[in-house]
Amino acid sequence: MNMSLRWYGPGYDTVTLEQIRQIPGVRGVITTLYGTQPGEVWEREEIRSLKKTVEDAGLSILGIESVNVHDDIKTGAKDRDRYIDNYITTLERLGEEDIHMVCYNFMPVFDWTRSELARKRADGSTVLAYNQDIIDKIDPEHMRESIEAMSAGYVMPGWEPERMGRLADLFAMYREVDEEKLFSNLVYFLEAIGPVCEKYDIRMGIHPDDPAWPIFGLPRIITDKAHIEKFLKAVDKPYNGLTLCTGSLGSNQNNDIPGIIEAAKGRIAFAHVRNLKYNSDRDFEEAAHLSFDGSMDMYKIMKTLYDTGFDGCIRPDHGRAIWGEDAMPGYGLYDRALGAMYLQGLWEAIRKNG
Ligand code: DNO
Ligand code: MN
Repeated sequence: MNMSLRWYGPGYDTVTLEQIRQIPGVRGVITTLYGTQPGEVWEREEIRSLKKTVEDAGLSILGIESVNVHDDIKTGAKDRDRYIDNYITTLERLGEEDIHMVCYNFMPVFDWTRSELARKRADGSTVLAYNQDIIDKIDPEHMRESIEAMSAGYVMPGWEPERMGRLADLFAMYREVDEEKLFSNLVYFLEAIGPVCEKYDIRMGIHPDDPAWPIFGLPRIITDKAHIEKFLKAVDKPYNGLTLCTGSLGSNQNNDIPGIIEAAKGRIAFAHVRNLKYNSDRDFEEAAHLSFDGSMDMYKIMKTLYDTGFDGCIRPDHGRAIWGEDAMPGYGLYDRALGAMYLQGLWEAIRKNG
């Protein structure tokens, strides 16, 4: 198991590589070319320079999160093959730079969604939170303003201002796309990128939908065990894998995360391990990674990863904002570093107990 931290790259992240290098056990980062738009081909030189920056700091690139998928691919629009070719070129260039894991998602219009980015908890920390009643009152075409008003000036991942400026068009594109169509577009995409993934030994890890149910009338297809099994079977090849995000899947309290880990055994390309606190079935907030700060059994999750032979890379997912740190909501240094240490502590104890 490799412990890592997500890092948005020079000029975008408030956390430095030098700081990450000092978190015990963290030897690599999960990064991206944050300024690129979905559908763009990644420049070879930019990939190389990102890699050099990371390596000069004594770390390595353990994977990419994300290479975002263009909406024409998700909706199956007429230009999808052109965007798939671009995606293949990007994968080829990543493979040539010895990068072998790519996380992506297939959520329509919005990546992860929250109703709050700084809900105050009893200990004074602030966290990302979701309340269905608040979401139900938001006009989806104004979601961008809602997120921007809460993000303290940071561009949140998946909420690219350029794309989010075209929300009405995006909703129109998805009007005819139901769950079945979205799923078959995903399979089409995965089959097309298969050869390049196999040639360069790249594992693709799809990120689950967050929250794990349809919102704003848009379909969601990576939400629970049955959907994940269907997805892994539809393209039954090692390159087609899952990013096990405990927080996203765990947003649905009926999801049994250890059961999902067992069902996806051998196909988990990457893991995001974080904890949530449920307040009701329509309200949850993010918690510290420690089991008893939230509602999830983190020991059991790590133990099941261990027992099923998981050998990929883990990152703590969102952290709380603590100790006065000014950072992108969810992505400060302090709480994620605490999370990385705690998860490694669990892993060490599990490993030594055999
Ligand atoms: C939420 C986060 C997401 C994730 C993207 C991947 O749990 O991990 O922002 O990075 O959905 O494409
Ligand atoms: Mn995640």
